[in-house]
Amino acid sequence: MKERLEALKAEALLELAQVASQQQLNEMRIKYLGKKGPLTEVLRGMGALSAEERPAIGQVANDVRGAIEAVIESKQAEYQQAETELRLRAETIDVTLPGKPGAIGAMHPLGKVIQQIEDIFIGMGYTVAEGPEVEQDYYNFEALNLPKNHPARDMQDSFYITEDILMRTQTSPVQVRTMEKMKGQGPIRIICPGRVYRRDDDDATHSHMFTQIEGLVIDRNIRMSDLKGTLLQFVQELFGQDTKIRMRPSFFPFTEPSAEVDVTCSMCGGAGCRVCKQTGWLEILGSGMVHPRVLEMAGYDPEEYSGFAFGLGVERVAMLKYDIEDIRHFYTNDLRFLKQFAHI
Ligand code: 2NL
Repeated sequence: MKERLEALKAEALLELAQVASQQQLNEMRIKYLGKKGPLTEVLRGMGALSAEERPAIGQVANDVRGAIEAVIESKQAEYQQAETELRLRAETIDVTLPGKPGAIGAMHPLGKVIQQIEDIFIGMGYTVAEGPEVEQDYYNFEALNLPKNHPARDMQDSFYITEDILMRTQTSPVQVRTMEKMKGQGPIRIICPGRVYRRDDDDATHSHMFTQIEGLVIDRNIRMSDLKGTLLQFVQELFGQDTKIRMRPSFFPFTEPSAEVDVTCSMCGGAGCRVCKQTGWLEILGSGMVHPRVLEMAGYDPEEYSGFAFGLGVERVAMLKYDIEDIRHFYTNDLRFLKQFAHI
């Protein structure tokens, strides 16, 4: 029996030495160590041995089993390692390759122009103030010297939500709220950017929603010349140092006196062209000295304080600055339009 076991061992090791694949190795494992294998068969026959013989033969059988197992295990380890190496090679990534560039977004042209204008006024000591787009009738109209039944309220047809609440038609209510907060004391220098809403039919130059920036300065001894100097400084920073301004008398219920402000055409420098309709001038601002009634209602003593205010449409400024022919381009978000402003 001992010889049979030794022969079995020799045969198994010889055959295992010729194994060339994982599959063959699996077959060998079943063939020699499996339940129907020769080793199991020999061990089953041990019952016929005498009690003296049994331990020695048992020892040999275990040694043979151990030797075969050891070879199989070491082969198995070899295959495992080869497989791992193969997988690692297949999964290798070259970390030195240049990356795929991701699509980077850009700011909307209106956002850029708002930021440019904010920067100019911040440079002059102003702060930026914002407020609600859904506003009370009082702040939008009443406090701006536009009492109920005032004809100017029809002029700017508004979106009312209730009798008393509406979509703001201008950003002035933010300024009124700021004046109220100051309780009639101390200077104010703010600009208020934001969306405003009017019941207009949309076309190339009108939109029921657009963006306004208003400015307000209140202090002792503020004069019309402060307004003019401030606006000249502003337009020269926005449109170029050669820009000139012209003020024409106008009317707003919330300012007295009031003035429309024209700038020399940035396209032709004032010579006359398509953009300025051969006049050399472009209208960009409404402005004036804050009406004493407006100061008073907000708590400022008009005998002690005076101020100026102005308002402009951001879309109109952007359209003139970048020669855009249709206001609706700002809201339709066609990437062919937006991409042209990614680098301004
Ligand atoms: C325009 C131009 C303007 C103002 C806005 C204003 C605000 C306060 C007091 C007085 Cl709190 N005025 N804002 C002034 C003049 C013109 O906007 O064309 N608006 C219809």
